[in-house]
Amino acid sequence: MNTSGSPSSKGDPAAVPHLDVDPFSMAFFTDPYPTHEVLREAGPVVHLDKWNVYGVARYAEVHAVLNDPVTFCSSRGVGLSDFKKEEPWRPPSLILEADPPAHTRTRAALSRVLSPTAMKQVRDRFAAAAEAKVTELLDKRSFDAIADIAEAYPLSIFPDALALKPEGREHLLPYASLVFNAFGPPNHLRQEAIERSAPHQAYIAEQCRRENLAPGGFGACIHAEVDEGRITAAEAPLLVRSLLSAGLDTTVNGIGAAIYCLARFPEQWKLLRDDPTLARNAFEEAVRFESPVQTFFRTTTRDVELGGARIGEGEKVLMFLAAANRDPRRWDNPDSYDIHRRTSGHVGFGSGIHMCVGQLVARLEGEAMLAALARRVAAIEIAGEPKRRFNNTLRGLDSLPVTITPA
Ligand code: 4IA
Repeated sequence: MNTSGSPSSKGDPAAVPHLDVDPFSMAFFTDPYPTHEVLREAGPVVHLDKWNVYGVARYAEVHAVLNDPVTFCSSRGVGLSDFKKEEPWRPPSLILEADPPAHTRTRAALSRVLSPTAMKQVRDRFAAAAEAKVTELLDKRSFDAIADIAEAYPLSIFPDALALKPEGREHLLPYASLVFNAFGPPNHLRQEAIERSAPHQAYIAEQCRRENLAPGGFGACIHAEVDEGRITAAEAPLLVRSLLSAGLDTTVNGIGAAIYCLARFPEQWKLLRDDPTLARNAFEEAVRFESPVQTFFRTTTRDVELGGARIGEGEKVLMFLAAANRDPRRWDNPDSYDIHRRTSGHVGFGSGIHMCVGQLVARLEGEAMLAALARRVAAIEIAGEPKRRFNNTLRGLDSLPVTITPA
C-alpha cells in the first residue's frame, strides 16, 4: 500500500471503481450493450456493489482469468454462490465445478466421448435431420424460429445422440434453464427456478443411470469409461448429467442467435447463400456476437493482482464473456456480425482448461442447420416482434416470428 501520503506511484495497486449496475436485472438483460461499455471503460477490474463481486469485461482480463485456473478456481462454484460458504443447490458438477487434478480425469473422459471420432458417427444423422427440418419449414413458410428451429432441431437429435428414453424429454429444457438460472444471484429467476426444480431433477437423475441409456449413445459411452477404469461407477451418472445440463439449451441459444443474426443482417445472409461452406464460421461468429453463455464466475484462491488491481483471497470474479467478445481493444468493428471474420480467440466457448468440452457437437449442429438453410432458403424475414427470454446466464429469444422464401 501507499502509506507515504504521496501520489500513487507506478506499481501500486490501482483503486477499483465501484459500480452499482446489476448485471442480473431485467433492464440489463433487455439491452446489456451500453452497460458492457460502461464496465469495460470503467477499468480493467471493477467492483459490483450490488452482489459484492469483482467484475472483468475487457478481453485481456477475461482471457487472463480463464487461463489461470489455479488462482481463479472453479471448485467453489462458477455461479455467485461460494461452495465454501453455502451448500450447492445440487451436487457439484465433476467437470465444470472442479479443479485439477480432479478435473483433468473427468475432462479427459468427456473429451473422448465428444471427440472428432465420435462426431463422425453422428455427422450424417445431424445433417439429415437439418435437411428434414428445412423441408418441413419450407412447407409452413411462416413459423417461430425459436420453437420450430432453435429448439426443435437440437431436440430432434441431441437426446437421441445421448440415447435417452423417449419418455420425459419435456423436462430437458426446463432443467437446463434451471441450471443456468442457478448460476446467478438469489433473484426471482433463480429462486423460482429452484422452487419448481424437483420434478426436473428427479427426471435427470433417473436418466443418468446406466440402464436408462441405450447402447451406442454418448450416455452409454460415458458409462463405458468405467469399464476402462478411467472413471468410477459413481462418477459416470454425474458426467451424463453434465451433458444433460450443458448440451441442449446452449445449442438452442447458439442456433437461435445465428438465425436472429442472419435475419437481421440480410447482406450476411446473402454471403452465406452464395457460399454455404461459410456456415461453420457464420455459426461461430454468432456465438461471438450474441454470446449465448453471457457470464461466469471464478473464485480467487489467494490474494492476486489483476489488471493493476488487488483482489483478496476468496473473492468472486464475474467474467463478462459477452463484453470481452465485443471489446474494441481486441476486435475490429466488434458490433458488426461478419461471417468472414477471423473468429478464433473469442471466449463464447470459454478458454483454457475448461473451454467447452462439447464445442464439436455445438459446431456440428450449428453448421448442419445453417448449411441446410443456406442451400434451400432464399430469404429469412422477421415477421413479428422478437420476444426476449430472461435467464441469469443465457442470452436468447423466447420467440422470433419469421417468414422464409424457398430458393
Ligand atoms: C455441468 C457453462 C455451461 C455450458 C455448463 C453448465 C453445466 C455444466 C457444464 C457446463 O453440469 O457440468
